[in-house]
Amino acid sequence: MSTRALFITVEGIEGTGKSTNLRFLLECLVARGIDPVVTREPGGTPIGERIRELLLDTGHGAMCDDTELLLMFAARAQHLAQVIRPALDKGQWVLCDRFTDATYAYQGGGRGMDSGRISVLEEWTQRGLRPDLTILLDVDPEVGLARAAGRGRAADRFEQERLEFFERVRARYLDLAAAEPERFRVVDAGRPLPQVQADLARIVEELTAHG
Ligand code: Z5A
Repeated sequence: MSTRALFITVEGIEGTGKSTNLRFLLECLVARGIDPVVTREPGGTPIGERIRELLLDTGHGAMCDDTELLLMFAARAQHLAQVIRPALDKGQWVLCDRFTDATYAYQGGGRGMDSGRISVLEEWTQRGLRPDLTILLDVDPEVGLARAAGRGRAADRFEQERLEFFERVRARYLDLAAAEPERFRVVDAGRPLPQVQADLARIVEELTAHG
């Protein structure tokens, strides 16, 4: 069992099953005696959730890329200060739905923003704090978008993007995972849920057995 609290993030494109599998990961951790803080980005704090509303609102379709990027990091700064660092400091694990890899994938890959600018903001905001483990739920964007559409709710500002946008996001996620194989675990989320969750259960088992 790990002697220190771990910071775990879950990433992936639209409809990959993050919310579904985050709940499953929580159950696996709790079954092993770990009671993590479960949180999300953008959001996770009252201020962050207000910023999230701004970011997802389709009425703000004309938001410029710099504003979008800076709002992601504004929400993240608050999240780190108010939730993530305090939890880790007191020895509590953190399970987070998206973090800075999403910024590299969506703003970097999807929007085509310079990753050098993103890494300046990453260093400024996080001061070296990075996830210990990132689970990338990888799925073909056509499958992910079809699943998301099946939920029947109105599309937000990101969900309105075209297939090519999500193809770029997915490609950047896979590049990030290839560059840091020790931090990332890539799970094929295109398979039936029981198979995906069998892999996730194995990851939690390894993590809690040898951490
Ligand atoms: N964003 C950004 O641009 N930059 C950043 O730095 C950050 C975020 C942090 C909001 O994120 C947006 O913010 C996001 C990127 C951007 N926009 N997009 N796209 P979000 O995480 O809240 O939004 P989301 O990606 O749309 O998450 P979601 O709506 O919660 O989707 P999900 O969690 O991946 O999927 P789900 O709801 O768990 O599953 C979708 C459906 O598929 C559902 O009916 C499930 O039952 C079903 N499902 C799940 N897995 C399976 C399998 N294996 N087989 C069959 N069906 C399945």
